[in-house]
Amino acid sequence: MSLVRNPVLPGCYPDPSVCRVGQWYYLVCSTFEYLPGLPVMRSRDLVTWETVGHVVDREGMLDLGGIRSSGGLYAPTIRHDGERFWVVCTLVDQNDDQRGGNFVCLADDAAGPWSDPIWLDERGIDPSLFFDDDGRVWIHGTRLVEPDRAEWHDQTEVWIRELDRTSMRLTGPEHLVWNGALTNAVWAEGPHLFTVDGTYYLLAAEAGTEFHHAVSVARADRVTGPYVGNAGNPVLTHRHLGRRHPVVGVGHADLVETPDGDWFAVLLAMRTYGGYHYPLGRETFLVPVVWEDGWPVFAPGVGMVPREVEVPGASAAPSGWNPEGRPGVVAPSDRRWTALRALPATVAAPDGDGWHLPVRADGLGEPGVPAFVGLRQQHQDVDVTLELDVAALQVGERAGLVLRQSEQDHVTLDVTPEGGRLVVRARRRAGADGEGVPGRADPRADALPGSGEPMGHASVAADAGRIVLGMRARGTDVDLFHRSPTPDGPGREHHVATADARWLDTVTTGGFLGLWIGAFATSDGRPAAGSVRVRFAYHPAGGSIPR
Ligand code: 6LW
Repeated sequence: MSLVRNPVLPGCYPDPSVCRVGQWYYLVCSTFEYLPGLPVMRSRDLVTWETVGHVVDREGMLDLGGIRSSGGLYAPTIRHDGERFWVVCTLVDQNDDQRGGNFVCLADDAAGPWSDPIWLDERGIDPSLFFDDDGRVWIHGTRLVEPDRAEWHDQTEVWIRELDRTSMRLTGPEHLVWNGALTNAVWAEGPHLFTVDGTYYLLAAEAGTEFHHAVSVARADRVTGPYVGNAGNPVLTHRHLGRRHPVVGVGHADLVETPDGDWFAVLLAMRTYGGYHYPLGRETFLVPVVWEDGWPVFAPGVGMVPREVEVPGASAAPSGWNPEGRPGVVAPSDRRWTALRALPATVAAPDGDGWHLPVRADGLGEPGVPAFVGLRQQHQDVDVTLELDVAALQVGERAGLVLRQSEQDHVTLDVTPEGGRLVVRARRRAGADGEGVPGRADPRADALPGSGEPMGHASVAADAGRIVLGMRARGTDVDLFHRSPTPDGPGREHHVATADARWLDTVTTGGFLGLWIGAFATSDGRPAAGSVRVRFAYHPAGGSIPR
């Protein structure tokens, strides 16, 4: 028995869904506008997760073009029917209802290849899958009670319908099995069906994926209901603990049974720091579950998400210190790399342990396909450096680091060639118009409307064509610096500005994402000609137990 630290997947890994096949567990989560989409992670112990592939990993498999931040791929479910893996998910396009919708992808091997999406003729979000003992497939999901309304502020309901395995089409009548009226709650979401000892259980999130988030459960004698809620609902929430509790927003749970008959839930929650803020976003936590009187009991004896979980046979490695979470240079082969609305291979090419990044006209401020490759910020305290070879960067182009929440909200630290020197600039873009915050006007940044409000700048000799840009996050303070390495050493560090990560979390900005840290290169709408080589290093601070 090992004590394992939560969250088991730190950083933006929301809406987790899990299944077990033999000795292995498989987990998927939401990835919104980032590609490859829907990472498939594998673990022997529910604690150490390795990304083995992605469901959406081919260009053209799904069209994410133009999808705004926090749209895209929402809340997948993963299951195995004894032969194949199934993932069901929703593509949400805030601009175009026609393009989005629910779909299924199939694979013999969780690592892929996954089939092209098979679209389901049913509205709403958070689809899930259930295979009953007769081999029938039941799709269920959540949608607005009044579908004409465009906003998710009204009541939702959970539907169940059979899927014909041969035609892969929904068939038979629809059954509405749950809405908030059953528990005097709002927004039943993330439903998942299970069967235990002949009884059917419906697990659902309620109250939205923020402070009031909760897990509720209902049961029935037949898969199609009627479902009766647990009198103790919600069976897990942190909302009664208040905003000072270090873990908030607990919900969106999925269940799995170990080979030894123990049960666990994976779910999302947020760790607050710097006040009521959670810049890392919604992370995946592990919670033990036992069955009492025919109901699941979450975190028995504790009643809240434990900071440390006892997991039989788990590796003692602290979470976030996975094989793929090793500190240091993150090579292009690392499966955690993502790009925006396109695959990393579309905008960048591996170049040794770094990326060759051709400049693109698209900037970070619009929902285009910028020259961007990035990784989740998985630790509150982290040092990130980007070593840039800018010899091929042209006048009028800029490249550097971005701390990204969305098109509208991000902080950049970039470099541009000017008058035979390199100018380093830090900017903050906040809100729709890119202005948002009063600040001292800096004439050097004026030429780039929408690129953000200036925070600081420096001018550096350009002779070597190499520069290091860095971000040092300590809690919500993010120092932005540069240095110029020489053959004799790393070069002295020069502070450019300090950003506040609270500007960029969803408490401030709205949306569903945690922070990403990436490299980018743009000509801000002008024809692009140059390129850069970037080498990205990620060092969680604070010893062997990352925050
Ligand atoms: C997810 C849904 C939710 O689909 O957030 O508000 C969505 N709740 O369960 C995106 O993570």
